[in-house]
Amino acid sequence: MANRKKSSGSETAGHGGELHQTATGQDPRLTTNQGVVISDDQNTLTVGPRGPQLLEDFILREKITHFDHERIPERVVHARGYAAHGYFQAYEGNAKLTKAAFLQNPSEKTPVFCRFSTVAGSAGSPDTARDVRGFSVKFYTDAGNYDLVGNNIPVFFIQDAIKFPDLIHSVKPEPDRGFPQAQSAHNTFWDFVSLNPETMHTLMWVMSDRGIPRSFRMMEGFGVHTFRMVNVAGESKFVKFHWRPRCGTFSLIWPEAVQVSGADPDFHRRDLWNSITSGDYPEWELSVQAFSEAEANEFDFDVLDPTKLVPEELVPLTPIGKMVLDRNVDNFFAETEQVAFCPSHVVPGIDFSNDPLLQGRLFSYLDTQLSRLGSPNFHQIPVNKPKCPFANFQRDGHMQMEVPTGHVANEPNSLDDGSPRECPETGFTSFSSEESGEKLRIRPKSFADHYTQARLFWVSMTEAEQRHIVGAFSFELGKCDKVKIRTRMLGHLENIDSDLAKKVAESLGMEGKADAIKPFVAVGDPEPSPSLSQYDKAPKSLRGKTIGLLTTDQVKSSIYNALAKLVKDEGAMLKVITPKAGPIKTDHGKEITPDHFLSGAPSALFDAVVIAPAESNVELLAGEAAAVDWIRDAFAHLKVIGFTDVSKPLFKKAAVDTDADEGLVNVTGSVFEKFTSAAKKHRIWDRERKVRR
Ligand code: HDD
Repeated sequence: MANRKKSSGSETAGHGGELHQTATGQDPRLTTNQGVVISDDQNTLTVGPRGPQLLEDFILREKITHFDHERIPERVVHARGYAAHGYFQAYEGNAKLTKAAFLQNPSEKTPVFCRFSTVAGSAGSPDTARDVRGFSVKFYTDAGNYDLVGNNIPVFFIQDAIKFPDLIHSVKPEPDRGFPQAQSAHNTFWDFVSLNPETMHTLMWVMSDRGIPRSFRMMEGFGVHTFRMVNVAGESKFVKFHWRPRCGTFSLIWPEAVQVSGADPDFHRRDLWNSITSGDYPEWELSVQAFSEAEANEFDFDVLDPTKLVPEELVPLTPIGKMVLDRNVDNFFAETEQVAFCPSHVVPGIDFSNDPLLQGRLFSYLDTQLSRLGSPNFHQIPVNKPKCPFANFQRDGHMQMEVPTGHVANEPNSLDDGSPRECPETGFTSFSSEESGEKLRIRPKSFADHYTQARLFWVSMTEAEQRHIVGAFSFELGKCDKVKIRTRMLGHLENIDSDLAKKVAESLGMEGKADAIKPFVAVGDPEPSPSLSQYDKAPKSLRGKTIGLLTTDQVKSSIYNALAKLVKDEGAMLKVITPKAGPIKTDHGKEITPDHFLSGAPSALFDAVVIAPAESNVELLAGEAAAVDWIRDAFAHLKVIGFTDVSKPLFKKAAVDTDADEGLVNVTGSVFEKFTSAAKKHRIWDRERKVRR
């Protein structure tokens, strides 16, 4: 073990001292990037202790220069993201549908890297903004990398990639003032969407609870476009991809999302990190809707139009495998920031359709990596590198990390028998669809119905979900100060559903003000599709959820132990919140270190709550606004609340009636059965009408 030498000219010693062996047993000595061991990393080289600094100080210059260049451009969209490693495993062979190698062998695990993101906000924006969420998966298959770059919403705003820059410019901070950040609630966004009726279906989804997910682990994912799968015989089917979370799909409610963005801007990433660290690995099932081109021709919408979904009643889901995320990144920048997803990364057995949005994406992603990562060699960055062998004659470029050997860098060649060759048998071949037609710029007539599926979504929602959609449209349009945008939007809502339009108009105080907007084609009157509602199909379970216990020193150990057992049995997590951050003791003397202190953890952070202070501390809590708000908020956020008899004065102060509804459960005596069964319903939706008009 070496002693770090003190810098000879230094009057103060800095932080020199004993060096420790690293856990990996590597040489622990600090060096420059050239491997020169550094003797003093605390003090710059100067002339005399108080004199000028010397330009020759290469240690200072190297360190500062590297620091000055640490940032790369953030992603132009989806800048705020979080990722983890895991694996994908097929349930059984899928040879009839596709020759994709990673979908054939149920005993094989394909490594994956999965990144979730918001779209509009910058890298430092809050996780819980109302937005679409990205859901990107890189499969490191034996036949090359396959990227499924999807969203948590199955449809997209626009039908043609040429409109993407305008869509994104409209939702990003307004160009003159540079705000608002991570929000769609402003003039330029609503102006753009109200001038583009094709956005209506996706708007309905974003204004629904899908726009404010409870966690990444509780989000569905969709490939959005119609893709193709191709089998060995060259036969092809169209497919839509669906990821379904094992925990079920859940969302925040709006006032909660607003509070969480202040209390914990990292809410979603912390949740993912914590669940993986604790061994509760998030899991999704991958399904496809597979249909032939002939079947697609019978649908009353065009499957090449990315603003349309294929209802599950029309084509049911076929589960084909599962993804488990079981390892957090070692380094956020190296992996999460540098990962480069491209929809054009496909493997034999998976192919594209003529969806014009998809076709535009096939160009954009490769292109953006060149400016973001700075080099065509970005595939050599470890997180992007295929795990199967790869070899070709692409050479040189910025930051070439490999040292290619050999005399030739061209093919064909007759000089090097060992150099890579094409392989017609196993190489990627595009599905040979027959294409013909005139060259033109035109939107197909089959893309013209912008309202029927928006209406399908609306009529498929539960009453609570519909209420939230009305609330979101009202909030967002309320933030638009141009009346002409509001009246135009009300006109579109009228075309979707007159009840929806009426409720939003009422809420804005603009009854009867909707513009008359004539749809291009007659709006259909679809039957509800139950699979579109989150809450109709939500599992009645506490798996992956968090229970917050607000308590104090001298908490009854019987309550604490019963609750701890309950959350363990149900696969949930318990968080203890106390007025101060330091450890408390139960009435039996057991020490508990709280997870949060009260003013740092509003009840919005938890799925269900229990209020069980020691009797001697109730008065103390009743004098804390944060404790009173904790209960009031939990009630207003429709949570299930367990309470003890001794905590009743707190409820009185919060003006919350402990007999208000089935969501207020007395757990005195540590009886938690009723609490558990109520909490499994997630929220008390009926309460909403009382607390929010
Ligand atoms: Fe995109 C990033 C998803 C349309 C251009 N997109 C990006 C990411 C996701 C999506 C999840 C983040 C990837 C990551 O985690 O690194 N994008 C979608 C979906 C779309 C879509 C589901 C429609 C169905 N995107 C779309 C269009 C264009 C782009 C039409 C351009 C014509 N998207 C990009 C991009 C980004 C991107 C500019 C920014 C960073 C990146 O690619 O790597 O190229």
